Amino acid sequence: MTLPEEVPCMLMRGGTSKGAYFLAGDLPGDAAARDDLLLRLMGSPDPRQIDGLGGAHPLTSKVAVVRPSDDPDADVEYLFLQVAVGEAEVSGGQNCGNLLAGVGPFAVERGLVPAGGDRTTVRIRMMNTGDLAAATFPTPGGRVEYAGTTALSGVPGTAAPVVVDFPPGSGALLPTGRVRDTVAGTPVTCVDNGMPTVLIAAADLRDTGITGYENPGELEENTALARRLREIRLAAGALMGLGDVSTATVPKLSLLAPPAEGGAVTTRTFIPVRCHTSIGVLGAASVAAGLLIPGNVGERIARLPPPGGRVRIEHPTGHLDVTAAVDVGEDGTTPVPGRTAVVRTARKIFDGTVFARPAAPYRTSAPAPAPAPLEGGTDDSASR
Ligand code: NQM
Repeated sequence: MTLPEEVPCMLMRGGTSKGAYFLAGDLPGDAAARDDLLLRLMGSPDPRQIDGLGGAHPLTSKVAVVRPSDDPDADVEYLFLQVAVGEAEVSGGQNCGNLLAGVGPFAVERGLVPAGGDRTTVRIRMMNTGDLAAATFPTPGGRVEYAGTTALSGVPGTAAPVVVDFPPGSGALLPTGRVRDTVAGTPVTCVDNGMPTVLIAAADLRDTGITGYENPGELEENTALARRLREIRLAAGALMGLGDVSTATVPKLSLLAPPAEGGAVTTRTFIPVRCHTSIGVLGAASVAAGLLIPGNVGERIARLPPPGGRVRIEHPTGHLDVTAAVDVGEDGTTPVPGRTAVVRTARKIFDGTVFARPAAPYRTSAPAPAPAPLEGGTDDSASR
């Protein structure tokens, strides 16, 4: 008998996403072996992920790998891995600011970082980008407190706040070197404040029949829009120096429309094929930074707060407030990221052992052709 591979795992909600958190030491060191194991733990490439932990949507098919750090500026390292749904692919090509919200609590739960009194700050090196973040959350009595009164749009109920701070960076905010480009006949602003993102005025896509206020399901059904967004993404990805992005998870595409609920802007964000039910943290940080750069495509759409105010990014299930600033680089002209901060919440859902599907053979759960009815048989698939 072959015993299933078993791995210690914590399932957590991080912001508006959900993922499996692992200690790096509990996974194979070899990246190909690790990814093969993760596919089998999460249930991919089955589109329903019926035989694994994944929730059959990119926002619930995520993995955080955490280890202690030797870096004097960081307590832990966090590698984000997106496990594709419907494809046998694991990608470290993007970061995730939502799962980031769970990394500090996970590090304390696993004893990588001691709780530091009523509140603990964990300094995190984000390995996908090399950037730093600091997460501060309540730890009364030396234990992570998940209960609290902070509400996040897109998450039921309330929970304890996790304040996530990104220090100012020196990398270019505008990967093409310009505040506006025209790709596939559409004006865009390509911006990267932690997540490569293409800003597009929804009004410039009105020939696809959209306004920018539709819900994600309606937008995903619009095939003319999907075609147009793919053209824009492929061309913008190349211009942003990302190469051929036909199978990549970046750049994200954020459609902008005037705010509907008193915020700065309405967004509908493609990640990059499915439409986000809210917006990613670093996606929102990138939208906010892009809107702060004079000449961006959202200039006549957004209503920005006074300098230093929080930029409220409206999305399909509410809003996400981002403290964002844009500074000028050493050359005196290039826009660079100022301090960025968001408030998230996270919750431990389970802590235990996850068992992997055997390595082979793999068969999808997609409905098989209906079998011929069995005379007096008990196969209930034949009777439904
Ligand atoms: O932008 C989804 C999410 C994300 C990413 C995605 C994220 C971020 O909401 O920081 O959090 O854009 O693929 O989890």
